[in-house]
Amino acid sequence: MTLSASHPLMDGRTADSPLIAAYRGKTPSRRPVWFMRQAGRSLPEYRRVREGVGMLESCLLPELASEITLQPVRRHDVDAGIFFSDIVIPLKLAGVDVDIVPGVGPVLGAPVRTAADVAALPELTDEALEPIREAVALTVAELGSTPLIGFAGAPFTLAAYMVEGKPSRDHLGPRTMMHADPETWQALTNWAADASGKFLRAQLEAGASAGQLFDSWAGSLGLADYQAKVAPASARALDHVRGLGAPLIHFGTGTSELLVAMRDVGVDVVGVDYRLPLDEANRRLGGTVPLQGNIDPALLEAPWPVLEAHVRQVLEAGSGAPGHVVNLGHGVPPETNPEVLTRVVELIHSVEP
Ligand code: 1CP
Repeated sequence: MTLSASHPLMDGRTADSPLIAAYRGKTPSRRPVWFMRQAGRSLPEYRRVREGVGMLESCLLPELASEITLQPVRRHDVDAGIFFSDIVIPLKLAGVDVDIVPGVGPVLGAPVRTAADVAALPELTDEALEPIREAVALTVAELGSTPLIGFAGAPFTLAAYMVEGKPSRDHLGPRTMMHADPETWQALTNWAADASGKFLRAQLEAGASAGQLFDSWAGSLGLADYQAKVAPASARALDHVRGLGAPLIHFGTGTSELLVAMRDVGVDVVGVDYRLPLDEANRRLGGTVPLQGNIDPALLEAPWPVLEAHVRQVLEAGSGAPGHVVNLGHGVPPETNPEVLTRVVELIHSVEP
């Protein structure tokens, strides 16, 4: 299975872009940069178009989702768009009762905790993904030579919301379930893997040039649990998109001890959070893959000379890896001054790739 000849990665639009070059371990024309959560509340133009529209609703209106995706690309001259959506969209499209509550995050009508709960989960159909394909197609038509990154939630992070029914700090529910009821855990993470895999595949086929798997909460696991109880489902999610030829990135937070295991799920690039310097991450990975990261989001609020020194340090630490795409160590905080992000992009682009 491959991408169509008119896909941006295949028809010459994005294959040689700085982002894709770095993801493939080639020398880019400039050091590429994009920011997790670059679309969102830090931008006044985002707050304007979101007025009166619910979060999930805005993800499912193709023209709005496309406009929001494009806003930070126009403003900051970043090297990629990240598709405006959410990791729980595949649940919503499958028919699961889920909403994103302002100030809270994803909340389910009923948590998923028993074998019967899992067996009752509806299947995500190909037709249900039409608004996603439509939004991606509109977006890549506007983006031209700037690649769009598609994404999905990894099964553990999705299951963390499904078992708890809402955001939680320590993810005790899913961590209990994986040992107390391993069969239900496996069925749940397989369901989540297929839902996320189909969601990511729809984005890549419709025009996204790379795909990122977000396992944001994997850092609450020890290595043994990650390898035995989580990695196989993450690999299953990626099985839906392997062979398409689009670079795949794997990111989590608090994952300094899991980087090798996360690479071994079968990805091209590893995302690193702000806790581990990139030269140390590269050492742990044996110099095998390009890295993405890892400006500390906390420093976006620091005086410019402090932030500038930190960004230069990140660029230096990333130079030894087989490729480096600059990003934050986690998402843009909502209170960030967008002008600071624009200045960070200018700084990164002014330095030798
Ligand atoms: O109304 C709003 O603006 C709500 C805030 C918001 C936004 C802007 C949510 C709710 N989701 C999103 C969009 C979103 N979600 C993107 C957009 C693209 C971009 O980066 O610009 C992406 C990639 C996601 C993915 C996502 N959703 C993750 C993984 C990335 C990460 O930040 O770790 C996770 C964990 C979620 C769940 C989620 N959705 C929303 C919130 C507030 C949360 C986290 C809740 C929690 O703390 O558990």
